Amino acid sequence: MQITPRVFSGMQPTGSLHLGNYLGAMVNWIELQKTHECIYCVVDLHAITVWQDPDELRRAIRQVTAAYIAAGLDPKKSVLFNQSQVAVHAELAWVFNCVARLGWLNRMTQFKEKAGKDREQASVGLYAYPNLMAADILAYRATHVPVGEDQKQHLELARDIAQKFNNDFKTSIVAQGFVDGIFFPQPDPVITGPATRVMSLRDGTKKMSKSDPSDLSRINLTDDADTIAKKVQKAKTDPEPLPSEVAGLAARPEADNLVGIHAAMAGQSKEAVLRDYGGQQFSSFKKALVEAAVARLSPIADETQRLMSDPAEIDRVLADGSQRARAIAGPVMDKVKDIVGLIRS
Ligand code: AQP
Repeated sequence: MQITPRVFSGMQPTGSLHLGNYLGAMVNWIELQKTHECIYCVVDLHAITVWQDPDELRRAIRQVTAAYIAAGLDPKKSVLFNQSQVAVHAELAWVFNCVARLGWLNRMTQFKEKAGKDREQASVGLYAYPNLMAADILAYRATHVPVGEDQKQHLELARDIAQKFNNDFKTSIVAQGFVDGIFFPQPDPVITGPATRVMSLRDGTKKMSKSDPSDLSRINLTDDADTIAKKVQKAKTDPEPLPSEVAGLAARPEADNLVGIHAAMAGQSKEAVLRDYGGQQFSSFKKALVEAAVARLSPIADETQRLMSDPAEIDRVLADGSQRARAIAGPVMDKVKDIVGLIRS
């Protein structure tokens, strides 16, 4: 049972995927398929850490799956499945609940943001979310995790959990035949690309997010050309023309965000975008941004819609991926049980 390079990542079916999910993570997922064994998941157990309407959740799981495929994820090449169909995620998360320390979880900024002021009312699942995320990754002994910048802290926690597990059970791990005493690898975050943190179109200091109450704050991967145009036109800007140098974007979060999005959509650097639009008002720049966004996103929206017309086929893809995922995660969980001292038949 060697540790080999393997990629794992996932997204929550908590609404439509948006440009942040796409540029922050998915473009890297698609690229990594060319060079690595990849496992991509719709993390539905994470979604239920906050209330979800059951019918809407079922629809969102299928829609996120369709969006993955429409964006270029190949379910024949990569393993594509939904988390709840592979019981090992929940099983290993329990073991990690017993490895991770309260102090570690208390430092997680995402819990603080999502729980808000009324922490007493947050679910236990929301608090333990990073342990489940560690289990998602380590159930496959994955070595690389392509995510947006906001997930960096959770990734560091997954690395700490892997290390503590290896330390706590060192003797047993060696006795199980892992002579170097390492069972779990420390997964590396892959946070690269032109837009690792896409900001809200309404507030350049806030991350673009599925749960933002304003739909105008984000471009969804399902938006049609008119909706994209409306959202970009309404996007917050400042009264100054665009600067000619990237340094001029420093104290201008909205301008910086829009230039970054344009660069990512058109496959250019921010410098190149400012060479074309520096000194101009936002109006002509926004027109070009709409064109670039529509050219890139409309085919994804159309294909998602086409795939959604056959839910049975999406379910079949997920069933097939889940079977392949279980074949990898099952033996890992068996070994974890042996290492920890749990009897299995
Ligand atoms: N704004 C963003 N910029 C860059 N990357 C982003 N990601 C999310 N938002 C941005 C990346 O997308 C992946 C999947 O995220 P997720 O679905 O697990 O949930 P999230 O990070 O909590 O995303 P949202 O949209 O903010 O969802 P809600 O509102 O439901 O919490 C991750 O790799 C993430 O980094």
